Amino acid sequence: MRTLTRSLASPSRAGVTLLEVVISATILALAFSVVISSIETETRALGALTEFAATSEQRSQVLAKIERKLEFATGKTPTAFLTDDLSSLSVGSLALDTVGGFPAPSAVLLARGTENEEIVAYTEVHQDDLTLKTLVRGSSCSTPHAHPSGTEAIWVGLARPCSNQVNPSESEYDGKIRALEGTLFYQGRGTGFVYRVPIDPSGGNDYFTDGELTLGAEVSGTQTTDGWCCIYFKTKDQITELGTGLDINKDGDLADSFDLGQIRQRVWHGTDSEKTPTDVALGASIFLQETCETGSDLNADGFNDPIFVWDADKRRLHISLYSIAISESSIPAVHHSSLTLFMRNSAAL
Ligand SMILES: [Ca+2]
Ligand SMILES: [Ca+2]
Ligand SMILES: [Ca+2]
Repeated sequence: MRTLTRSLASPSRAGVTLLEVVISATILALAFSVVISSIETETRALGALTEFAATSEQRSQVLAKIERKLEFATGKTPTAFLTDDLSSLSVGSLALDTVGGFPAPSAVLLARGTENEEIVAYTEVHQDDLTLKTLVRGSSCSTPHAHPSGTEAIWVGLARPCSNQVNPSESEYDGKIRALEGTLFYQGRGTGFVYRVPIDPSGGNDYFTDGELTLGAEVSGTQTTDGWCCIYFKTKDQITELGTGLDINKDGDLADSFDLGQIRQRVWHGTDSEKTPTDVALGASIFLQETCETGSDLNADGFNDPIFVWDADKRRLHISLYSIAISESSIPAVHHSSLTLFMRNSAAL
């Protein structure tokens, strides 16, 4: 991939056209984008196939939309470190060494894997003083704690492989998924994925600067290197096993609650708050995550079920969608689709 990119971007080929990028990407798609897709349907009732088929179609459509949006994308790993102490009561602002790739409103996971672990929600990101502002402490069922300067802050949507993949201790990981080469231990919640796409800031079709792809996003009709994109799960409602009469996660009880939400795409300007972000739904609110237990096992197979796990080293994005449908005879059923996308990330992340 890099060979192709480099040859397209060589000085003698300055002014690479969109067509060339597309051709390059098509070749890449043939070479790398073998999409491994498994569709596993767990139908509890055979009575209302139309409804179930519609849900299945929705799930496939959402996966197809994600795949299209990420066709030329480069995945990012939004993590940072606190540059100031944060008291357990502070709700004004949180200072970081970088805020690049942190969407707003959203949340960060602080001190992951420690007894001080906390999710802090925020409504604003300020690039000028590198802060997240208007905080909600102890968000998503976590507990407020004090955090010293130097504490790691992970964007709450991110799930990344932990560095130790051989029998990691419990504090080293938040969950494990079944990946192509076997079990993959990850850290984070896995409700989103941040990325950037090739752009030409001059509005033309030269997507390279000094032999490297120029990355960003189109925000308010302008292609900018300050542009960012993410695909994320947004909770719209809650359902309970008691209410549906279904042991949704097959763990033998009817005691669990689930967030019901949709997959959305957000595109925003990292430095200019005047530039209006776009935030669009990629489908209906049919997807499930356990309330307060994001990424929990949803089919009792012993593996976690986060929506996104981003393996930057292997350039693989693991996507897993659980949806629920209520049939005409009011019998609910849970369905699952998963997909692993190979991204064309360059070595420089
Ligand atoms: Ca249950
Ligand atoms: Ca349970
Ligand atoms: Ca599972």
